Amino acid sequence: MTVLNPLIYQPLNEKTAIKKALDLKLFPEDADLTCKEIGDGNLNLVFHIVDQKHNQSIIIKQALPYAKVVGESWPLTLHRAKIEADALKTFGQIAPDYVPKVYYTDDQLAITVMEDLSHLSIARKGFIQGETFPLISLHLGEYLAKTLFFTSDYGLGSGAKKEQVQKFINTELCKITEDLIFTDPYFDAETNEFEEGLRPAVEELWKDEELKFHVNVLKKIFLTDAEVLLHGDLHTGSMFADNQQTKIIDPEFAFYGPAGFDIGQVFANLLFQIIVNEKHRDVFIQHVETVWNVFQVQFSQLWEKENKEPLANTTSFLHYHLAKYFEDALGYTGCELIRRTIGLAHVADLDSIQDEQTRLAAKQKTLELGKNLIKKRKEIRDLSEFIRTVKEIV
Ligand code: SR1
Ligand code: MG
Repeated sequence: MTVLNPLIYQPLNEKTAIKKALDLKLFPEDADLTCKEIGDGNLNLVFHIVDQKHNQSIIIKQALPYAKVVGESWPLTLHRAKIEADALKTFGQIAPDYVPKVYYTDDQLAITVMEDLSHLSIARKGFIQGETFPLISLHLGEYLAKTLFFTSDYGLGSGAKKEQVQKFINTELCKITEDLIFTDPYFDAETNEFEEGLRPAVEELWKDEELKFHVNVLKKIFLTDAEVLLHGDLHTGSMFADNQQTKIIDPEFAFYGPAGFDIGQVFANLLFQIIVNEKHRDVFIQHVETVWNVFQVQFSQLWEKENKEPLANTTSFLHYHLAKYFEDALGYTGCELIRRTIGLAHVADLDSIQDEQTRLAAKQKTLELGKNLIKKRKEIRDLSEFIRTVKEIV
């Protein structure tokens, strides 16, 4: 476990980040370096360092010992930088096309030096600006199939998988998810944030005992089903994309959990666009379909060809897994929709809608869809029923 050592750990600034890059000989000696802190996430510092002379660039990401989104009153382990670097390396070996290269890590300084992806856009920002990134769902389906299969008991073998479970114990960041996704949105918690116009819908949700039962079940699965190494925060702000490429960043919430959690976060963050983006609604519906179809086909191929458990390699057992992943994914989709609407961490897809009535209507639909997916996830048995449910509400 990385313990904060104030003699070694210092937050970098734009000047000291350049010095670090030079000390590490990441650029030629005659480099002409500029640096900008560009972190706009909830937790970390991100330095973009460019050598104007040789046209090279890197990213240095550094964890702060607290959650930037709240401030120093919310201390947060630096160990997450090691988890993130280890997850980037693991996912990078399994799915190199979709993961930035890691050049250097320092657990004490909580830094990861990695490939600069600034030629791409953060997917969420691109979507809000009208991009659709036509290949992103194919890439996400492939990324999910590979990472969720090759980190499982079936892809790794049970001994190696247990070593990985231990390596990726991520107590503090899992607790954030447990609180912000599965607990706080379902009662009058201080962390919640929502506009007054939503209060009647939120108070109704707080009283919905059936909903809270199902969220408890989903939280229990999250706490106990160590199926695969999850990214753990796979929203469209953790994706860089353009029309050809997709790269998945920021796996600091990585841990062994239920496969449906990553799939559900992908579904939910595409659903925000289905809800708000009338012009491209059909494109985003197709994106959701493609993610699941590509995932299913590629996961099934890996299951048949690469399975390390001889007795597990049957069609019926594969179908059992796909059905569980789908059902869990629908539940986690609903949880993500709800927490991003009324919890601490919102999404710009909804919040950037200027007109109040339009914004409130979009948020109400999001809550409605979230509740339905959570409660009806066992009845929605396939992709077409999922899409029908979405269309009925949106
Ligand atoms: C205090 S962290 C809030 C949220 O930001 C991260 O990206 C995760 O989604 C977390 O729930
Ligand atoms: Mg993040």
